[in-house]
Amino acid sequence: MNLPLALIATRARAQRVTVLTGAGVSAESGVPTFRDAQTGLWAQFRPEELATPGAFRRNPRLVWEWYAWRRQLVAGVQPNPAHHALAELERRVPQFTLITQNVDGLHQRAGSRAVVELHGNITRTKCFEEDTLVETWPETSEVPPRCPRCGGLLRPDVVWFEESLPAAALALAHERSAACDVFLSIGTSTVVYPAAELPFHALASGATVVEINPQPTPLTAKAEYVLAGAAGEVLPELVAAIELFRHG
Ligand code: BV8
Repeated sequence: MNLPLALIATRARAQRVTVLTGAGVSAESGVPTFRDAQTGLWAQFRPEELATPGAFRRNPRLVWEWYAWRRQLVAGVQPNPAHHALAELERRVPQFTLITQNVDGLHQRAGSRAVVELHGNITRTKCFEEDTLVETWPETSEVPPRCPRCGGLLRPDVVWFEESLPAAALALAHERSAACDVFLSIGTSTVVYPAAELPFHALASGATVVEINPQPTPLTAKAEYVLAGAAGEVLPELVAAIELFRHG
């Protein structure tokens, strides 16, 4: 076991571990990330073209179909060892908080129970006018479909750019980032705010901040430990190391 892993493992004997995940955690499940050039979801589009309310107003069919494609892609993949390692960590750490920017629901499918979804969930649908969830709607040839209550267009229950994050989720994320012993920032380019603030809040509060990412990010220079590898490989090793140190 390498030294950083051992040191992190001893620190994680602590009671309070907070984790922030991004698209990189789902990459090994086959879900394209946003910014990896060769496979990034944005490769074909720019965020402004798709993930904003304005884009939806301008071209609701394009935006709905992009999300329908992503929903189908996510339904066809499985959680990877990174998701399973985090579900295992939740079972072993007294106060464990998993905050995710991902909208694919793979953490929950891997068994994580208390997941703080900052950007919503692609498997849920809501009315664009009422901003309320819609479970079923009459199937018609119209794309996007319409709200059975008010006839407004339906949209995915995700947070687009220029939309505010769910207040309760963001408040809990800030609270658990500022009150933890170890903060793991995993698989995120750390460029989208306000989520990208969280590791820096943890740093300012004196937590041991660990970044797990094969590429550098704006956090890399400030993190106490950087495990420059794939989450699906590093996390199972980290969980095993923590187990070793927790029971001596
Ligand atoms: C807000 C859900 C207040 C939808 C997403 C100008 C106008 C308006 C707003 C702004 C502005 N300038 C800045 C802003 C704020 C803006 C922002 O931060 N923009 C950025 C681009 C500068 N933020 C917002 O708009 C937020 N709301 O501020 O509200 C407001 C209100 C009104 C008006 C103004 C402001 C809302 C942000 C949420 C947007 N929704 N997703 C959907 O999924 O379609 S963002 C989306 O990208 C993700 O959810 C994620 O959060 C984000 C970043 O992606 P990552 O997860 O980090 O993934 P990425 O591909 O970038 O990186 C992957 C990483 O994994 C890489 O580092 C890679 O190296 C690594 N990796 C790859 N493989 C592996 C790996 N790591 C480990 N293991 C591997 N195997």
